[in-house]
Amino acid sequence: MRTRRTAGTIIAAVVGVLLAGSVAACGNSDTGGGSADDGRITLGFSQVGAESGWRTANTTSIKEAATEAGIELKFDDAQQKQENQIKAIRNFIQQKVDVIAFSPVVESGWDTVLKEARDADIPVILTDRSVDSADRSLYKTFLGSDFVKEGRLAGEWLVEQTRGASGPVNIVELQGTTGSAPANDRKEGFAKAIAANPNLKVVASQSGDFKRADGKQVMEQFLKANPKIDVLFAHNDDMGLGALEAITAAGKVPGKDITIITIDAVKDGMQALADGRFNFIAECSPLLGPQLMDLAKKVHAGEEVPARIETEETTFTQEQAKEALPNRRY
Ligand code: GYE
Repeated sequence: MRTRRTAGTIIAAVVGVLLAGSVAACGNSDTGGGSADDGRITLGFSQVGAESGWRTANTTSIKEAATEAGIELKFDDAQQKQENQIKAIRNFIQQKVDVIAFSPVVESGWDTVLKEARDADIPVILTDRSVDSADRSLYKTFLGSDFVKEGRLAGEWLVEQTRGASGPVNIVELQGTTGSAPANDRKEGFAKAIAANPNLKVVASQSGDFKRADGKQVMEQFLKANPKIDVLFAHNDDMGLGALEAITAAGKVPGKDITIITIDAVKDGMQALADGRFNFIAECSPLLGPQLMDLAKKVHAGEEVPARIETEETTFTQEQAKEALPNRRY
């Protein structure tokens, strides 16, 4: 058994080397300079960090999709710091990668480094989050969600739920990372939607940096400062999950005494929704890997790609979460 397996492994290895050789040969003649020596496309990807369940699922999706697509991935984790992302992008430029993709932690301050990539003739793809650069020639496309819409869907659900309310409905808001596109846009979409009901009022709004621990801590402050909180709107599941602990510790029942609305729909969030501790989630899909690899191949080949590619998403009530949970991949 052992001998046979060894022989099989050797044959597989030889075939593998031969195959790799032929792929490299045709890859080199097809793509010219800039590619990895074996002809594969090299993609430099600068990730925001590992702040949430969403981010972890996004990283897994990107790594798996790169392997599947035969793309050589240079992955950098910026630990939620813009300066680290800028450094990573400059490194990718120096290494002459074929394509650069990144998920910008905040919206502003990218023009200089994006110009450097353009000067080096390296196409850039924005994934998940966008930048506020006026010059659209600085990147090829933006693949990700419509965050304003997510905030609006969260707000519209609340307007529907509180239609009969005669008195004030006090809302506290846990914002995502200050200056990030999802925090800015979700806040805006939600605020616009709840304007339809003058009883709905945001009485406190602060950043919890998209993290569980921060969500808990800020919620504790909210509870201390505001005797009557009816609704929590958290810009992601993780902050909502952290807030659950603060709410329970304050002797209140999450999902009953305080209505909880979040965004993302990662497994832990969906579990809280199915259990009745959350009340509504607007989905934001992290599974961007396969589409990103497809785009990387296209921009590398010089093909035109749409300037904006929007992720498809839905919303979940408690009943819908119960149904969806068994098949949830992340
Ligand atoms: O909602 C949050 C994560 O940019 C869409 O970042 C992403 C957001 C997501 O940390 O959980």
